Amino acid sequence: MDVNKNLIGGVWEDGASVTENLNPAQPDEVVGRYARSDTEAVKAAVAAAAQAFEGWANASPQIRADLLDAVGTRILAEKDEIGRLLAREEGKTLAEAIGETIRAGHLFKFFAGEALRVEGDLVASVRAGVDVEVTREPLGVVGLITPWNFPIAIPAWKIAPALAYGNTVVFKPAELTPACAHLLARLLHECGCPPGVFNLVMGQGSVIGPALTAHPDVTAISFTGSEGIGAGLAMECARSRKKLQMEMGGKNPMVVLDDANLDTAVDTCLNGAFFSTGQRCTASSRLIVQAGIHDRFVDALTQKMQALVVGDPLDGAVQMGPVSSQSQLDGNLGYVTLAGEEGAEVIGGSRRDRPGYFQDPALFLGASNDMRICQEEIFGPCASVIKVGDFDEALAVANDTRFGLSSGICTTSLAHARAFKRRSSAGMVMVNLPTAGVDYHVPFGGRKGSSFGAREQGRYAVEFFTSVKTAYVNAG
Ligand code: UN1
Repeated sequence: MDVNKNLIGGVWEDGASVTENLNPAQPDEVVGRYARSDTEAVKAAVAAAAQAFEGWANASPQIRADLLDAVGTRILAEKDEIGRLLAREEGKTLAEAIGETIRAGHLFKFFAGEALRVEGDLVASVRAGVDVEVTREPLGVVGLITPWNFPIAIPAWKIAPALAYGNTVVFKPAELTPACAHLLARLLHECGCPPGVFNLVMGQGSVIGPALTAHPDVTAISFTGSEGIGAGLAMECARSRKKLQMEMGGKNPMVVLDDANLDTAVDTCLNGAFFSTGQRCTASSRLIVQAGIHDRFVDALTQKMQALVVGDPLDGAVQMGPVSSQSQLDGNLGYVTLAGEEGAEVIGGSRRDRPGYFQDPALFLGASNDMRICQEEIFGPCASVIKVGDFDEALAVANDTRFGLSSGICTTSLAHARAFKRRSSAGMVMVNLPTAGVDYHVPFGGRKGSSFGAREQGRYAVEFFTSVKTAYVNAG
């Protein structure tokens, strides 16, 4: 099997060694072989990106728009094959994988348009005869570090705006999912991306991440990943004065009030908690349910959860794929044990007796919000159910977390929906919709420990990927 290489300065380059990308549904199946780089590759990629910056920053925005549009077109045209590759390397179902691929295509097309919409302000100075111009300029070389759970959409929502606004890129994907990352690099290359404008460096996060973050010629880092890695990265970026954007964990609450439509509530929670095998930072992991609907809700959700078809992502009947890796599975099973130890009633959650990292979805009933299972991000198909008396208690429990990415409420009361929307301490609030599964053209991001820096996606992406310049002009 050929080794898929890094892309540095427009040339496909070997890494220091090679890793195998395995299918989590059948870990003896090799999806592909990929370069595993050392820090020399980071240095070469940053040098190439720095050299390409001047040309790309000053290129006509039409050139940038055309490139992104062409990549978006290719992604959409090849969505079925790309989705299959994604499902094989990450483990989400084929339908979810194709959906994610379409999202990536749309992201490239959205930012193709945005490349032509970089606006500024012309303001009258307080001094007569002087004009003040406020314009936006690209940052320089940006480092993009992405996780394994959305191996094409998250890279797309960082790469597309970075390039649209005139930056050059060094992209470091998760080591677990290099296939979609490599494919994106190939599409950019084939669509005529100039050498050095986009560079791919694959390898271990603990080797490549710090080298990229500490490099003096990298101006900004956009990172999606775990809280622990984010904390170290933030220290390094503060030391080396880099602009930083981070999306990290969540412990997202979904409130179900007595006045909710039961079917809507059950379907919303089923999707939010278990789709994509619960491996979304936006997953609903705390179901906060009012006493009057609690038992009916738990019965109906348990039935639907147990009826979920768990199995090979490429099988069209399957609704939930495997967990992404052995270590992730071990972590999930540890939380299932902990749930019992903390006094919750555990339904499901066992490891499936078959090859691959398969686990039954799990509900932890009778949980209280101070339990570790309700405070720590599990990142698997596990959700706690917390019973509450009224709306005020539900809201207080929902906000009682160090995270603040997404939150939701199922209710038919306009007053409760409005109050929740305004008082929830999360960056995104959903009414009668799952906490996960967001649109591609509006801001994405959270508060508190979930996020840091400017929002991603939509028009708001310009805040992170550009720097504002204020120019004073005396015409006289
Ligand atoms: C979604 O819920 O549609 O890593 C996207 C994550 C998030 C993306 C979630 N950054 O799960």
